[in-house]
Amino acid sequence: MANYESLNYMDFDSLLTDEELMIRQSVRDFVEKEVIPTLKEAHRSEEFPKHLIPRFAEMGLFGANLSGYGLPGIGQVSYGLMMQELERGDSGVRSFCSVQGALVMFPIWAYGSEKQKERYLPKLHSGELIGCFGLTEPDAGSNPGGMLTRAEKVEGGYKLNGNKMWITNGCLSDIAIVWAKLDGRVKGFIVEKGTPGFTTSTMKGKFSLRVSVTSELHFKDCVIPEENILPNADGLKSPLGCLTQARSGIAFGVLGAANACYDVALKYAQQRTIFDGKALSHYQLAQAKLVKMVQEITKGQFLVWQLMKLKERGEMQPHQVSLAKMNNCRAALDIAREARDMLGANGIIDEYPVIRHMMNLETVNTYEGTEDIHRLVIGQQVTGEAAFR
Ligand code: TGC
Ligand code: FAD
Repeated sequence: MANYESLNYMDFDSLLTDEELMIRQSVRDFVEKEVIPTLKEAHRSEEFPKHLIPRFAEMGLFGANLSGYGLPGIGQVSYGLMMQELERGDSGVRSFCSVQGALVMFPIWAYGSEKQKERYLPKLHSGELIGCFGLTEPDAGSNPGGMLTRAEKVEGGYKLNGNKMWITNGCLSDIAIVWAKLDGRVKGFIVEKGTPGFTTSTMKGKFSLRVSVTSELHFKDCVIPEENILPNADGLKSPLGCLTQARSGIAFGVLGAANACYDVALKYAQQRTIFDGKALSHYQLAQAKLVKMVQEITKGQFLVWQLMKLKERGEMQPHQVSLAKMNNCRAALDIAREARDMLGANGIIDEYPVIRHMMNLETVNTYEGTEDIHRLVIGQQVTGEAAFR
């Protein structure tokens, strides 16, 4: 839609610095001019628009909030705004960038050796290398501690056996961050494309996140060199620490999809005439739906702004991330479903982005911890009782 502005109902923008506003505007312009025009076809054909990868890199979208090793080290609010603008285009596009930064660069940055950091981080930032994050397995999704993938110490390295499923960017990747149990303890490994015993396959037929490549990773007696273990990753808390990074970006990002749906629904309601030639927006039921969208987006904005401020101060806790991820994903999904309804039959066609956002948000509400899992994380923090098992 032309003349797009994100919602500013309670003057949220006044909380943003000039730099944050500038970053938001530059990513917004990029998404408007270069990303959105590719999405209808990418969604129809289930093909990721690979030609955009160098442009994402030029825009500084890979690992922008990490510092050192030539990385920009921008603030967390700026990073969240980047994710928001990307997801205004498509959740799959935001996924591509957030996996690269929060789930591939972050584990190397946080748990890697100096040699690994120097070798991989600059190339991942420049888009010369693309990565994926392999935690989920066919029988271990919400419960990653139940993973079956095993690493065994062999002469000069480690031998991996097992399968990962639902892995974003898997088939596009030059390296995979793979989590496997070594002597019963979760460890992280960097597996390079082309390593004998490592294969990938694309998962087709998704009705959600169709613009994103989702893959299976297979390891059969795959031997990687000693130097490819992440030396400072130890136990389940290491991959979960990466998820904390990614989830905070997602909590901000989904506001982009929600804003896009609200923007379309409002403009549509003002133009669409129904009974007696009056605009849909004249009717109270339609207004109630739009007001609910304004209400939820506005609450979500302040929630993620504060989350990112806690992150900038080094005080952000996983249960706070769970609250923001759970709340904003649910709000965005409900907004997309309501916007779809307001567009009537036009709501189901890809001339408008709403149905695509609605289907995407089903995934976003499931991955990086389902809504139930985040509810249980918060429940555990509030009551002191873990109810997962
Ligand atoms: P639990 O015993 O609670 O914890 C094990 C250890 O981890 C620590 N911990 C965390 N550390 C950092 N960040 C977090 N969010 C953490 N949550 C827990 C915890 O303190 C403990 O440490 P220690 O020192 O005592 O060992 O573990 P559990 O087995 O009971 O599981 C807890 C549960 C269910 C919350 C967790 O496993 C979970 O979050 N499950 C959801 C799995 C999930 O989110 N998977 C996401 C896969 S990646 C993905 O979806 C990418 S989408 C990519 C895209 O954007 O396209
Ligand atoms: P399950 O764990 O089987 O959950 C099924 C249902 O049971 C859910 O409703 C859940 O909330 C509920 N449930 C689970 N545990 C409990 C409980 N204790 N109490 C009550 N209810 C419970 N993973 C990666 O590692 N890397 C990726 O890049 C990645 N990308 C993804 C991309 C897409 C498009 C999708 C769809 C998924 C991706 N995932 C990725 C996997 C994702 O993280 C998992 O799908 C998610 O964690 C849920 O796991 P599951 O699908 O096995 O569901």
